[in-house]
Amino acid sequence: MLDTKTLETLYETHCKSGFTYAYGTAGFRYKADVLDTVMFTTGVLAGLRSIYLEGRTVGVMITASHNPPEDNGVKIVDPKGEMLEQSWESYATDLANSATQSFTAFLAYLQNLVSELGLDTDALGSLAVARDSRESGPRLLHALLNGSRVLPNIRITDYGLLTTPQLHFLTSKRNELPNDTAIDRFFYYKEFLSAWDDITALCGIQSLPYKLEIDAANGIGAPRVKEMLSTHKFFDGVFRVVNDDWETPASLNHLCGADYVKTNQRLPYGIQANNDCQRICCSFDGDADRIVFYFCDSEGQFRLLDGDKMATLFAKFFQDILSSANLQERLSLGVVQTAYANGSSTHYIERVLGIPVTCTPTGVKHLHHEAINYDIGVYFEANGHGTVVFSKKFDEVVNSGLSNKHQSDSSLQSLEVLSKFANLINQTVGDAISDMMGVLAVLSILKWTPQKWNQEYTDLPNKLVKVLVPDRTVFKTTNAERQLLSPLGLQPKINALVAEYHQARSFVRASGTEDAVRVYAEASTREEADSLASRVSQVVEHNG
Ligand code: G16
Repeated sequence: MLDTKTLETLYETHCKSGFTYAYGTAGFRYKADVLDTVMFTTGVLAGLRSIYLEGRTVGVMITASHNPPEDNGVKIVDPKGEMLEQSWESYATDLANSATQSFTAFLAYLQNLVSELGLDTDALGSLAVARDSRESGPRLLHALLNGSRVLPNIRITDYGLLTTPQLHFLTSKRNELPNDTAIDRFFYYKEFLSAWDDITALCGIQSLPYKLEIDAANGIGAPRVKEMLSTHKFFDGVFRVVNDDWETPASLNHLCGADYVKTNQRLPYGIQANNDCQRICCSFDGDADRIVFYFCDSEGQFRLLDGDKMATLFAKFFQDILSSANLQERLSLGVVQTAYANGSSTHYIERVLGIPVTCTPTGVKHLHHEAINYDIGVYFEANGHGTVVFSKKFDEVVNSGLSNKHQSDSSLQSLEVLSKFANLINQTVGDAISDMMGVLAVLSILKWTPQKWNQEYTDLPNKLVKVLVPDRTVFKTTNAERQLLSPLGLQPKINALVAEYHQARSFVRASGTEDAVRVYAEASTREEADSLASRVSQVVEHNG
């Protein structure tokens, strides 16, 4: 039974009226000062979710990832480490919005939900919570924990400061492994480093053939990647972390990080241009769930290796290795992208590699959902958010191949590499650290320089612009966000502009994490892409 007196006291402490919340691309994400109410209600909802799932551990991450330091947010992670099931997103939104009305409205909605789902509020539940390095984190965590304490038997593990993908991974492992396994960030390090050791040993890689520079966006990824790599001999003296000032919250994502590098297509603060062909650089975002790579060519020119380049690298690698393991007929391989994928990357995957591509709306939850239809599903957003997922059939087929005594040595080696790769990749969600290791492993195995990787195909020049409008919710899209349904009449105007350029494409969609509308344009030349992006932006401003 809910103790309504305590509930009311806690409600009065944390909840305010006058705001409307929506569960966006990656949970609730707003300016930190309007988040207390939704933190409190998310604490309640996450507890209910765990009860609904018979006490399995549910994760809650407090982060606003790539957003500026004054923002924050929260998202719920389901027991396998995946994003919250979509039907529960509306419960989360409605519960929060009832709390912005009055205690009576909140209590009524909560009681209704509990009875609709047939939940026993006294049942056992378990939450794993963590936060990124933002200044508002401790205050919002307090509101969240008070929300979940409304349900008397929820066991809470507070992991403190973690990267978002670490929390996803630990949540999944807590539900998979026996209760007495110590599951914390050191467990995470051990798992991925031992997969790294297995792969490098199998492939005879004794040292990293690159000088690695990591821009950690002044976020929590900085101490976590240092903690992980500095304990391991292999990485001794071959990596450097810049923008590692995670203890100064105002510097988070400022002039650095994956979003800055991808959007501005330039080096972050702290990484100098040089033409050292052994150097490879990468940028994490604020909570290390995205990564982009880059290097400077022989003229010292910045070259970006974004999510599309990672998708193509992994797709090519797994295609080759499936074929040398003789599994190309038995295991399916596919790539999932969004509308932001560069047209050249899609062309390369479909036409050069001959691998199927699916396009989904923005948001890992959409991509992940499609990727699991393949035995090896590679999904990446162009902004660097993505991973590779392996099916149950993949495990069965690879394991049975490994136990087959009649394999040739080269097939056996490929099967072993495949099996170890599935452990090197954080399959729960995009993970800057695990993706970084995956990419470094592939490049080292293929003996590719960053230049060689970049030469596989040439990106069409493109531009991403943020346009501020009075109300972004009027922008509604269809066809995996590639066409606007509203404001009425805007899409034909975009189409007319696109027709004036060569190899051009442009689309407009409301961001689900920032109060802005995003405009993407690509065309055959830099001038054309810039001009198209700017003209579409003007049309959006006038019509939005
Ligand atoms: C989040 C999502 C990504 C999405 C990005 C931008 O990333 O997890 O899937 O691409 O927001 O989304 P939008 O264009 O809707 O603002 P992150 O790294 O901020 O968590």
